[in-house]
Amino acid sequence: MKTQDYIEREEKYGAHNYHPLPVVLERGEGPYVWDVEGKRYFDFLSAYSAVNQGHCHPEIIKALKDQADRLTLTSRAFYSSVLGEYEEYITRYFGYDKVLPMNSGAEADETAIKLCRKWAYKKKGIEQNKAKIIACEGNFHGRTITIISMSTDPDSTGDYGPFTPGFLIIPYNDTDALEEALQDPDVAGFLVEPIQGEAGVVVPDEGYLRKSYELCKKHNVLFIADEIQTGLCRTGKLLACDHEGVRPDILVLGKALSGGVMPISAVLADDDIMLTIKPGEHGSTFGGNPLAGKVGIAALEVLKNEKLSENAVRLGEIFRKEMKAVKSDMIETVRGKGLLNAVVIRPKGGKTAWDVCIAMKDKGVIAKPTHGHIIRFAPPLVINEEQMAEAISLIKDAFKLFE
Ligand code: IF1
Repeated sequence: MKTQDYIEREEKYGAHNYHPLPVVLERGEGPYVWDVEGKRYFDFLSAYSAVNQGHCHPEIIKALKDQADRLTLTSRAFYSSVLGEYEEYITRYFGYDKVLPMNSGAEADETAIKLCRKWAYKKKGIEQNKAKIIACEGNFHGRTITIISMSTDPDSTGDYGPFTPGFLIIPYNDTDALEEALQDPDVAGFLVEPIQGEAGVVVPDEGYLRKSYELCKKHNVLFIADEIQTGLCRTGKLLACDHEGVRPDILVLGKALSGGVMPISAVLADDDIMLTIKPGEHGSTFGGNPLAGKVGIAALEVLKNEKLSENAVRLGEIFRKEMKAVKSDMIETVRGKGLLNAVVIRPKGGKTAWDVCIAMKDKGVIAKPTHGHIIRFAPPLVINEEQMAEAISLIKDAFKLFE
């Protein structure tokens, strides 16, 4: 079968809820993926930052294999030998009293919303069903009905109503707007991405997270950081909040928490928040399964052992410096932090970001536009300087085709 055959089969049997780049991948290793024709690519999307540790990291795969034929799932109806080990490991790793293990990022954000509301009624004393959570324009926190109830993106919300009430939407990177919204005594939480990924790698002003956190504390409101995409070394620190020394009241993780091996997400908080949820009040069949526990530990070990934050800082600086030097009137802006970067494309002669991505694919680098004109560049954090130099050279060659 050739590439087109695979594409046609997916078109025929699969829902059309994506419009993928026309490349069919069948193998991955480190920063590389190979398509069904045997062609190698640099992966500059990293499955939306889920493979920070590189594709099929041997230590993570080993952890998966060692556990896979021992015990994969017990459900939480029973204890397992692995869950406590994982819970102790991850809570010590991030410095929180407790973790509530889930599977997808959306599930973790939903859990954070439920936890915030539970705290609002049990601890803050907000009247039942009155709790509100502040979110930002341009947010992306997942695809469930409640999460898209906060969304300002018509593609995420169109024809999916009615929506869940209880959300206040304010502009991103605007602490005056936050302070204004915090005047409402029914506000229980502020859910925010430290850098907005889907919106096109929107990096807020220096001090935004710190000021927002302080305003939340001043109004007894929980600061909830969605670090599903920005966390786990992607922006050059273990967490993007670490750039400003902010410790979220509720920390939400996903994606690279498994190194891209399986869905693993987590919500971390201290006891005064986490223990507001009692037995039977929240759960998930696969949440905290033994396989996820062992894979999660291995994935977190790799981040530290391979110093992936430091690598993201160094390689990110090289990327932004090189891309800013590219002489192309299609490049409007280059922005980002660590290895979460984006290039804003100025359409030229009818050519768009999509055409640039097709050209890059032909050169051997795969990435995808977000919101039409922004290309996100997020390679696995294990990429080295030689590989980055080669990838940048291929990206430059692609842009030259439009001159
Ligand atoms: C898609 C976006 C990225 C996320 C943040 C929660 C979730 C995500 C900050 C939910 C997921 C993925 C979902 C995927 C594309 C991708 C994405 F473009 F959608 F927004 F990365 F920017 N919080 N992001 O980025 O996690 O339930 O997917 O595990 O839905 O198209 P999930």
